[in-house]
Amino acid sequence: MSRLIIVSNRVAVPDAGSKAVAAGGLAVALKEAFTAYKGLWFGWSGKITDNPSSEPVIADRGRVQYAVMDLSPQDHREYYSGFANRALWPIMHYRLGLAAFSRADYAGYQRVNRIFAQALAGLIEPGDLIWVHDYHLIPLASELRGLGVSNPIGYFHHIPWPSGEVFNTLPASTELLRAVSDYDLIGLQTDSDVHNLSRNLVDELRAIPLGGGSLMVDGRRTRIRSFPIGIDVDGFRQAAERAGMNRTVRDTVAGLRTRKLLIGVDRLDYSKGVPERMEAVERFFASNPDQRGNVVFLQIAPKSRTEVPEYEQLSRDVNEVLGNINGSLGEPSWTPIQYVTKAYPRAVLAGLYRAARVGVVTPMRDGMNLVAKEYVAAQSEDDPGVLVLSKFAGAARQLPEALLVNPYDRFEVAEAIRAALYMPKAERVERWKPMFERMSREDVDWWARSYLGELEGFRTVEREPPAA
Ligand code: GDG
Repeated sequence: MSRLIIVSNRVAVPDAGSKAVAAGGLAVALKEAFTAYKGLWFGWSGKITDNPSSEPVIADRGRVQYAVMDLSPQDHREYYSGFANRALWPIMHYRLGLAAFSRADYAGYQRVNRIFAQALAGLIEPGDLIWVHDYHLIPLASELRGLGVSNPIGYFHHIPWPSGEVFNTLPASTELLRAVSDYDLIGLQTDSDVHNLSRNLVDELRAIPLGGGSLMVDGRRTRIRSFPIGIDVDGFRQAAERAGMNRTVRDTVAGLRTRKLLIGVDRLDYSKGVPERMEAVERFFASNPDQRGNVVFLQIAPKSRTEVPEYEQLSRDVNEVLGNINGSLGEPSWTPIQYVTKAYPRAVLAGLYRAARVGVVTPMRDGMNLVAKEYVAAQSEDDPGVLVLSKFAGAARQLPEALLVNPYDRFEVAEAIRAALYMPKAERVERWKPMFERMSREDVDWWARSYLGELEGFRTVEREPPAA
């Protein structure tokens, strides 16, 4: 059986004795892949230590072996908080005004990718497939190739790839374009991401399109294709069906009495449009005064990246918007917006999605957005709720039956909330069914299988030995 090496920024090693793959986004996504392959999962341990070892710590857990490295405080600051999260993240999400570029951060980003490549190269065997995840690790393939690794190396980019007009504002843009084209297969979430990157490679690096998504860049071949990530639809639906028993879900539903629930669930990130969504909800109550007291908006938003200043600022902005809305509209007997920053177990989320008449998923920009899919998966087929979805989320391409909105237009979002609340059952079912069916076909196993099936095709490609 051949081996699949997954590389991702953060790796959660399951407890010893546990044969299960660790819980969490990518781990759930790759569960099936690890039944077809033996696995090695490589990346950052999540720990910051003063003098990290250059050798990874290895742990065997059933079919999957984990190899993790600690980061030094400087590496963490420059590679992770700095270049990845203060330069790449905002630019990839079209937020030029929030980007902070520093040469020291970029040097740290390159250094950590080199350290990772050196540690990983020693673990790679002939016949291994290597699948690298996300924007923290764009230069990894170039580093591995430089060390003589000739295995197929694929990359999946979980976030949007913006147009060249936006991407090229990044001072390191040309180097990063060269680095990404060192992968055999570049997976993106949508066709417009594919268009943006391919077009930019042609314009900036004179890449030659070869058809079928393949391009010749500086004498090397790469292929760029969209593989929209799915979710475990069955697992989520079952969790939602069972969640009625859960205490938090029961108490929430009982507390609503006859009120209708709108729900938002996001990591607290400026790409997710949380304050803008709250303003749209305020607009909804302003134009529908008869609905005050009858509808509650629950926003769950666990904090993330709190060491990055823009996220601290976002948290303050949300508190201010929320305080103003609840203060001006609320009554002793009714709080229009309930806001919690605690993270809830997936089973609780599933139950709350099912209890909500409207899922309000309005990111300003999002690679895919799994919450939109989870909300749809959690609905009951007889009486489903309505998804209000940003047209700037990758998920909008697969969920066109949702009420698609421009998240920058709070009037439009408010009107969609109203339409969702008043939508007759027959229309709710008619919209929900094709979304559920499509998501069931294009679920997370389909995503991993399609990507890996294509990466397998690069096993026989002849590669130049690295320049001496
Ligand atoms: C990146 C891209 C792309 C949220 N709160 C809780 C909780 N969550 C879970 C959700 C969902 C996940 O976190 C968030 O997924 P998203 O897709 O919305 O967003 P990112 O974290 O930004 O992920 C994104 C994704 O990669 C996959 O490719 O879709 O576009 O930005 O699963 O349910 N989970 C639990 N408690 C919470 O309180 N357990």
